[in-house]
Amino acid sequence: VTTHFSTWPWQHWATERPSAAALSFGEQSFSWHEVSERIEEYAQGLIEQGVKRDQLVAAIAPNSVQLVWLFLATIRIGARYVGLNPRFSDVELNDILDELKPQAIWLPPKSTFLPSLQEQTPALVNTGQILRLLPAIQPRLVPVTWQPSRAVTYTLTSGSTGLPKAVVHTAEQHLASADGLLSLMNFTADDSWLLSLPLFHVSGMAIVWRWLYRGACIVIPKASDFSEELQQVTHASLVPTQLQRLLTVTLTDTAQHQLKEVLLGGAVIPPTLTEQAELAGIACWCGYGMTEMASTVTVKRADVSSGVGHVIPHRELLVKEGEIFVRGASLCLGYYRNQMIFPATDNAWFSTGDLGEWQNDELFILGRADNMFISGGENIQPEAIEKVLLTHPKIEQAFVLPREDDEYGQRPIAIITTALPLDVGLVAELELFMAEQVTSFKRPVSYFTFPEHLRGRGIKVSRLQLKQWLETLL
Ligand code: 4YB
Repeated sequence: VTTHFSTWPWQHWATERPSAAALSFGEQSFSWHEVSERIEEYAQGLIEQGVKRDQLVAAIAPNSVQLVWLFLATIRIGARYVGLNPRFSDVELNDILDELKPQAIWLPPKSTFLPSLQEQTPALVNTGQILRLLPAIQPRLVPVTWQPSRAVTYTLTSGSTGLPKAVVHTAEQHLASADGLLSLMNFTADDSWLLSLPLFHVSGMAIVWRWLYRGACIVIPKASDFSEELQQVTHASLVPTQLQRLLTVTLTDTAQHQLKEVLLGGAVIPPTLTEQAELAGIACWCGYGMTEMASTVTVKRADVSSGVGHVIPHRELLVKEGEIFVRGASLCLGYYRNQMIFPATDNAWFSTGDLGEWQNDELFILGRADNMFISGGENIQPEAIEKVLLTHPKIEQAFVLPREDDEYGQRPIAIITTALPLDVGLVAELELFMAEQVTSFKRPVSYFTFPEHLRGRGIKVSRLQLKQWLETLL
């Protein structure tokens, strides 16, 4: 993929459209000229504090306008950026930092986190510098030119066990991701995309690259309910639970928003949800993607089917023996581990661990291979049962997990979010409903109310944490 940039994207737009609106944050707004100046100031601040090209800057912060400056300034000086979820515990954060060994850590003013890097081996004594960046006053030359094939970001992605993996991408790979998706969605230079997902997750990272690619406007939300910002933006990326919440609390009539298109992804997208959103005047795009591919790989305009559409330009997808494999220009350089980058694949095709099938030229996700379990000799794919549960009008969210059973080995149990309390009457109703829909070994043997404290530490509910919670109950 060749991009139309011969310099840093923000400098490109600062030359092409200097006074066009580029970024807004509450009352503040910045033109491309101002964005470009801000990034230079932050870049000088980084250099004055000793950050050098090829070094790693770790930010442990929620989204903010400062975080966007820091991110772009980091890549501007030829360094690399990694975002960590600020809601991780200090122990988890220190474990990740211990592996990544960043040369600089950026914390927002309110953070109480104390990195324990000083306690490590002597060779690393000086790596624990905490930066609370202030823009430098004296302009100074920042000597790195635009090189789209340099590694710029490490994006953390958690597997089912162990430390999250740090997925390495170049600017070119992020821009290839943006280019393909925006050849389908209608995101023009006059549009604005809400930074509605965290920059430490690939879904938030991808918003920034689409903005840079298009030279449009990005809106940084002030609060997490987005109610004010939705009045100004034309685009947003949402996980299904965010859309669900918006439809119930904020988007009750079309007059309250300017949204033209939303991109959904990250988890199963129930067609009943997109139907509701379309009725509220929002065009929904259903996506399927993953960190290693710099976000979306397949997409479609929402319709009645629960499929995830077709392969986006610059990506290729193969279903082999039921498993989904992907490759293309947005595929990462590899994983960063032990100060090295290891390839994410051994034969160019990345094995997603997702199970899928084609139906009438459309991809359907059947679940993750590692979620499968066996009950009385029968394979059970929890996502298949979740899908049925989600068609029940009183169920908003559903997870199926195995529970140990003397006779069957394992049996499915359901953990659900319902609008009304989960009482005996509702359980009886659900049991009857499931009896009509699925064979007996796939019917949940018990129902639990979803524990709210396990919602939203990241953008997804962790099945591992749900399993641990369940163990404390049984
Ligand atoms: C799915 C799934 C689906 C992923 N059905 N399982 O910009 C975007 O594409 C975007 C917009 C809105 C919300 C999220 C996104 C994303 O990037 C999501 C990418 C993501 O979730 N990456 S991940 O590395 O954290 O997880 C990838 C895994 O998530 C996949 O391997 C699937 O298992 C699952 N997944 N989309 C069902 N539509």
